[in-house]
Amino acid sequence: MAHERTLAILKPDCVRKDLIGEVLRRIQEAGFSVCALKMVNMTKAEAEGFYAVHEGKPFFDELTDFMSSGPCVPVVLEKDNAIADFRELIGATNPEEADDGTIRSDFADSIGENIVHGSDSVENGLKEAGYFFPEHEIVANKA
Ligand code: IDP
Repeated sequence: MAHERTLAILKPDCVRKDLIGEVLRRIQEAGFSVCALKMVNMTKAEAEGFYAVHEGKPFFDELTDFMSSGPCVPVVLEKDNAIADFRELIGATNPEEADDGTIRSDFADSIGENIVHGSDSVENGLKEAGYFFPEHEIVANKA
């Protein structure tokens, strides 16, 4: 199994609900190594840049408004099979469809405010980590 990197973002609803610690605990308990972490306030333009792949979709404005509505916590994670395992841990995009016990099922209010982001491919994991962290800020933690 390949050692992979994924980019998680604890979204503004996660921060507002004081769930940073609980979500990080679940992530670490699932075997992910935290390799970089910080709190940022994304501007609308930064959120649009991060989600550029969704430009033109009906939810793009709502999504980028939400992601720039308050602080969020980007986190670089590493683990064997990190991309798929992280998406399993967080559950489906729509919390109503997410499996019981997943982070989104337990904490998210809606498809728009769904607590956490996770990269959807190895290539995007590397690219998205670079959106928030220069390579020298990503440390080898238990890797
Ligand atoms: P993902 O975050 O599970 O990978 P994507 O399809 O990549 O899901 O969508 C990115 C984000 O856009 C979702 O996490 C969610 O916050 C938001 N989003 C996706 N579809 C909708 C929608 O139909 N309405 C509102 N927000 C949406």
